[in-house]
Amino acid sequence: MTTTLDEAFSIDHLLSDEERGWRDRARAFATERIRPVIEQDFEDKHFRRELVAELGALGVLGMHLQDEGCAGAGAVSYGLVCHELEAADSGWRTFVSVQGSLAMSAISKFGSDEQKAEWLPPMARGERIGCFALTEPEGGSDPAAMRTTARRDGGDWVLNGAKRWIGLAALADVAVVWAATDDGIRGFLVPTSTPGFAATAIDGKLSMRASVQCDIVLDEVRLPSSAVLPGARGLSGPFSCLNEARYGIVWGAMGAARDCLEVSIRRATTREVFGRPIGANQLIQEKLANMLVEYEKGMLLALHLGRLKEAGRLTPAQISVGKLNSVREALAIAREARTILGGDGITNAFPVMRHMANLESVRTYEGTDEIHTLVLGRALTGLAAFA
Ligand code: TGC
Repeated sequence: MTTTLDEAFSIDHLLSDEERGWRDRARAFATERIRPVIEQDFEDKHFRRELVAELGALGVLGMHLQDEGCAGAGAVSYGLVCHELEAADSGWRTFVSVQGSLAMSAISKFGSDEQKAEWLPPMARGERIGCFALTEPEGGSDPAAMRTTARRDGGDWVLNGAKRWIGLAALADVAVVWAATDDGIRGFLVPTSTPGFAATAIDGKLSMRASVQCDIVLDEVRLPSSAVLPGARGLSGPFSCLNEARYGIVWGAMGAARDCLEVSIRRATTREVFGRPIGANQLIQEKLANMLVEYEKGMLLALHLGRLKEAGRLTPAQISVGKLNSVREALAIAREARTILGGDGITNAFPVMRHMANLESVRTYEGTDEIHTLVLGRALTGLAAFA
């Protein structure tokens, strides 16, 4: 007897009807709109911009926010959507993370009523794209060392500096830019048409090829005083947005893992070697069983963290546990899937090398494995290894 992951091992019965509805709609979208084109888009380095408005119509952009135009969905519903999108491709989950968890979250948490009214409804509909500019070319792990500055000039702010690895910046309408001021780190809403703002897509990526990451240069970018996010002071502002995006990754990376496991099961039951399906071999069954065990553990952890988040009890250190585990195990599952697929596993007839390459980016952004390890080391010992 063969069985699907959904039938035998799903968390279905632990979800509400509403949560299953979000999951099913996201899965249908991924199946119908992303999967048929993703291998070619990855090959062509093509970000399919027309899907942005469709994701807006689906209601998933900023879906966890309570603001005007946003669905106000629960954390588990949002996680399930991330899971389904990343099962198709990490690039599309990344888009939803950057738009909803980073750019819209920053405006929602720290923006004025006017900023929220101007940006959040069109961003939720996918009519406007946002990006989140924190990381700089000299390194991403220590944002406290940022060199981008904002100085007062009369009633204006003037920004100078550079950012790197900023998702969607070249397509964005607004950038949430974090900069050092005399008063600590502040966030600014920078319309990307502002003179002195330039974003260039980073070329040569062997990962996240259906997505766009950019360099940004800020050269005497002059903004009115109303451009500053009034509610954010210090690094806890951007870090609280990173918490949201890292939470989505806990679910998302397991989506990529699920896709690799499902492909492996199909291959194991249909590919014949030595006159029988390779899945009849104990060595293949052991690989599949180990993949399943880590997938199940990852999903139950994601659900647990989601429930904690909904109860307002999720801590940054718990998010680090989830991000570190999900991405690490998803990568291991992708690598094992490749061995089950044999030589075909390195081709784009199967998604595993694409997932594996994407997950290398996911492993590094939103806090590297090493940073999350050290966050946990500090939580356990009270001693900061990165100080
Ligand atoms: P420290 O400087 O001591 O603390 C600064 C303030 O921040 C607070 N804080 C947090 N608040 C909320 N959530 C968190 N997770 C927080 N972590 C720190 C902290 O309490 C303090 O507050 P206050 O009020 O006392 O000033 O920093 P730290 O020692 O706590 O943290 C050090 C470290 C290494 C953990 C932190 O710098 C870190 O997390 N580094 C990694 C940065 C990172 O994830 N960068 C990724 C940027 S985004 C990205 O990769 C791409 S965006 C997606 C795209 O565009 O495609």
